[in-house]
Amino acid sequence: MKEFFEDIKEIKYEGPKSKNPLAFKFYDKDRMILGKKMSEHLPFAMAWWHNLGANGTDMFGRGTIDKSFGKLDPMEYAKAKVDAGFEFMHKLGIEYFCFHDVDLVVEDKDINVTNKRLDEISDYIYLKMQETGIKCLWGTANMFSNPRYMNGAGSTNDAYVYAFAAAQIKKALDITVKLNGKAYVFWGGREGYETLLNTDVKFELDNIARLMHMAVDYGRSIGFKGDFYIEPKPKEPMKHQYDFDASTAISFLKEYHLDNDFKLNIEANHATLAGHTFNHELRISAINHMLGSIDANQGDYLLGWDTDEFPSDVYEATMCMYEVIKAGGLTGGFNFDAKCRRPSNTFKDMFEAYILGMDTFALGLINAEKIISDGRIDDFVKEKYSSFTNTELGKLILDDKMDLKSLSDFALNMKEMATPISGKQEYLLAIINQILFGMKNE
Ligand code: XLS
Ligand code: NI
Ligand code: NI
Repeated sequence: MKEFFEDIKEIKYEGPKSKNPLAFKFYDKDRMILGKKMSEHLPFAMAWWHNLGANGTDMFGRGTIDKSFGKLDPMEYAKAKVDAGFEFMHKLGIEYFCFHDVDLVVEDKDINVTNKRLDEISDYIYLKMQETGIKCLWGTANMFSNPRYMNGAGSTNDAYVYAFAAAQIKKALDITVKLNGKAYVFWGGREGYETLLNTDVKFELDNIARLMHMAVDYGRSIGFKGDFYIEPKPKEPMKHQYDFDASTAISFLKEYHLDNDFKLNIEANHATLAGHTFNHELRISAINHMLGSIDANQGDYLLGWDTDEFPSDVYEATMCMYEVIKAGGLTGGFNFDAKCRRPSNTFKDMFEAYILGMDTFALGLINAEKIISDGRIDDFVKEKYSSFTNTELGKLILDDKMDLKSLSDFALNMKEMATPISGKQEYLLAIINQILFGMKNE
């Protein structure tokens, strides 16, 4: 079969000293870390939309790279994308992919035509998966691009639009199940509002939950055993998006009794748009048993939108991997919801971008393991709460043996308390620097 990236061979691990741009410096898939292979800690996934679709078009200009793969006919184009995608994943050793329905085929005006195309292309993908062992991480329906969703999908004011959203979800679920996807994602692209003057928030939230319940019932009825995910994002495209951040999404899921079927897909760039750190969102998800999967990318702190850059910030990747390891790993994976910058307009740039992202997370993993085995951070946190765990009073509180009056009596008896213990932030940050930069990453 014709290769789309014929100048590029399989990408190998060559180690930190290699100067070969088309080699991994840190991602060494079989290297054992904390009893697991690197590839098991880091189930990487390719995002169909960015990698095979995004051509550099922005608000101010046309595309800078041709991703038509030489085809005009819709089905030939869809198949060429599949071939290119599988060649790309194989050459990088990426085991998973993620997709929206409309990433796989061009949408027709008639949804029945689109669905036929989806049946055909998913058969084709299924065969490719058998041949290569590459798997589906998650599928989703794009319910934000088509103008019919201008007032939302689950949150629309229009019952007919709501029916179309249901139709798209049903089909996307059918395909996700056919391709044995681990999960199904809801990212609420248009589920939000611009002004309360035209919006009934309670009505919209009830309807989003209703649609999600229908999706769960249908998914389970066709044998879908995986998780459903909400991918929180605070804004863009809508000014107010309902799934603002992890805490908001979790309370929505609990309020509507969806928490047994749903977890969260946390995207780094969405966390920072919400005014949080990436690791904050991971921690909040993990302590609520809702850390499902990660959209691995990064934003730009100078820009207020979802720039979807490939992750290069090792510090942030380290903090992410620290949270992931502490949470016992992901049931999902690391989907590079990221695209090359517009002037990086060659196929080689796409490979280099993935190498950057994979090496960044490999470094994050290596560093996180060092932080954990070093133990000073854990020891400090343990010590910080020791007045609860190591004193008579603390134990009484934790055992729920105290009430407000008995605690008050205790305090009045003490009269005055000793100086509180230091939070030692500077000491802890210095430890991280020492681990990141003072010890070899080999
Ligand atoms: C957009 C989202 C989107 C989801 C899938 O900001 O990140 O790409 O991951 O619909
Ligand atoms: Ni995303
Ligand atoms: Ni995003």
